[in-house]
Amino acid sequence: MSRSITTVEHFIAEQEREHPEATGAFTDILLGISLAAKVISAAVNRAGLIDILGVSGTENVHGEAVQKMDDYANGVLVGILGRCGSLSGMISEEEEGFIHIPESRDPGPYIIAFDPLDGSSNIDVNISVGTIFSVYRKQSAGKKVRKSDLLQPGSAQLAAGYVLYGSSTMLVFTTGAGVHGFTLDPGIGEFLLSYRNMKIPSPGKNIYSINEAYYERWTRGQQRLVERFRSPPDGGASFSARYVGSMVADFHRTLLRGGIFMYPGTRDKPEGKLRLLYEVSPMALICEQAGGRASDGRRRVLDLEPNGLHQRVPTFIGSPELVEMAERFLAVARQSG
Ligand code: P6P
Repeated sequence: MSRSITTVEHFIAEQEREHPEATGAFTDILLGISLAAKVISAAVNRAGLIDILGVSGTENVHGEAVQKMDDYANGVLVGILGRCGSLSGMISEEEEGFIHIPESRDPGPYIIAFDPLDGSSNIDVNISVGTIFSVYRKQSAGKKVRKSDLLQPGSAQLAAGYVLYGSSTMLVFTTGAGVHGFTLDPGIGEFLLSYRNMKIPSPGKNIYSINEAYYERWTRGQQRLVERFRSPPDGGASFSARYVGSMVADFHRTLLRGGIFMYPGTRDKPEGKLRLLYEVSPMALICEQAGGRASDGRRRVLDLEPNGLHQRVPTFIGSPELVEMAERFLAVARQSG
């Protein structure tokens, strides 16, 4: 029986054939992401060998400065995507401002935002880390990239995805036609289709994922919600707690098993920690495309109008019935003051 082996390149070409209006410009970006993911994966998987290979800590055996892994990942993405003729520019978690493409080139019709290596501090303890990306169309006419092009709501995303550098390296993305997962076969250097049309289980596993160390700083509604997960009412299904501390890993588990991942605000930081443009919005599009729900505790994440490139937002994402439950608890608490 012949096994159907589909590479990410074949899959993208397949999708392009199904959308005659596709120009291929978009494909250019996805292939750039795929190449960058392979390069970063190789580096992340060797990170643990840096000491063993006799690196002094600041220079490697070739006398080159050893970059922090997230600076390195950022450089790989900016270098590869910067040559994509279809981009007007990039937004990176690692760079304060917008990254323009070289003046010499005409701006392309798309803008990409990415977190090059989310959770990179986990590399030292061999915990999964990830790259997250989001693609928008440049809305304004002419060559100039305007603020309105950069601060579009998540609902305007054309594509969103992540790369999980874990026990295997996975590329998961949506272009608005379902969520699809590809696993890197390092032996042949190809991302092979491993999950077509991923759907978040609903009801999924009763898993809640949150850093409970912040309990004392949460709002009363947030505390009550987690107390409900910890001690369900008589007859209620019990929950498990799982928290990796690396958003891509926690989200990927939620996508595959169901449950809810939360990074709420606290009394001192009501906006929470996670960034809207290149962390929460892309995960929200993926989650909704997979039948899930993503909220800031009150509003649909994809409806939020960003007010800054690095804006943070409280995050509740996962199986729809659990996100709805979270919104109800928080609403009741707000009403009771
Ligand atoms: P905390 C990693 O630093 C990160 O940005 C996300 O990947 C992760 O979900 C979160 O921070 C963990 O934050 O406060 O629980 O350590």
